[in-house]
Amino acid sequence: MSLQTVDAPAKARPSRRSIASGMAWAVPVIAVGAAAPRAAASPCNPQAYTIAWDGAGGTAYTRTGNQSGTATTDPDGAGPVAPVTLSMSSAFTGAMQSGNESNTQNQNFRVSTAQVGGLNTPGLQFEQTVNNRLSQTPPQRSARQTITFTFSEPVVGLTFTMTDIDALTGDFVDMVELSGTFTYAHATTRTTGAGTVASPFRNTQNGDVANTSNNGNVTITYPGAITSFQLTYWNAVTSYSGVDRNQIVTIADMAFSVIRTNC
Ligand SMILES: [Ca+2]
Ligand SMILES: [Ca+2]
Ligand SMILES: [Ca+2]
Repeated sequence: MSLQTVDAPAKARPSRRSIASGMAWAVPVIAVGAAAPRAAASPCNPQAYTIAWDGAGGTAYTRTGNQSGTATTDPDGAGPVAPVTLSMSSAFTGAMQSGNESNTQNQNFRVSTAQVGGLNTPGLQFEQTVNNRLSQTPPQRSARQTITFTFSEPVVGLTFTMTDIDALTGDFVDMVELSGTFTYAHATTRTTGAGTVASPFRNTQNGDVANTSNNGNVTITYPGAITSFQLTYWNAVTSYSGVDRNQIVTIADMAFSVIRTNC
């Protein structure tokens, strides 16, 4: 809602004029008239952005560590539209760690080499593993990764698809929660949930969902202006089969707009 705060000064103009007019009925008319020159002075509002992990759309992504990354996107390059930066970092709670227990390359905050979700585009991966002993009880939600996404300025209409929300008995059951006010759409009936603590996004069937499939896809949209949101990711497995407990979910391209008063 901070966007509306940013836009508020423009509304002050008709308010002052309405006071001068002394006629309440004239306010709507003047408000329309005042809005027109502002729009003409800001032909580039709203400005549309895409964060594409393969570098399309003017995106440059840097993995800054096992728990962080930064993406900057500038849709017109040296043109007048200002870049937007997305900073991401994560914190771990309980018996959960970044990466995997397979002695392979840590994929947390790493862009996939393959397509994700059957979308023909790579995704940003979040890879983690429970790390308590296999003889112990699975920690479930008491072990989790919380990723904070922070934009350099308020964005509106942020939308992205999460992929590979799946489950494999004795190994992993992906559970995904998001903060804030958002809407969601499940790509298929394989996934369910509302993306909340009470009802995380999850898969209803047992079986590894391939990168070429949309059976683990959920599209999330934040309609209002936000600068930050959090994604919490945990493993709901109830027993261990003895294999590694690596788990991954990804996010595909992120699209959003920015409304500026100075462009
Ligand atoms: Ca630019
Ligand atoms: Ca999978
Ligand atoms: Ca997965």
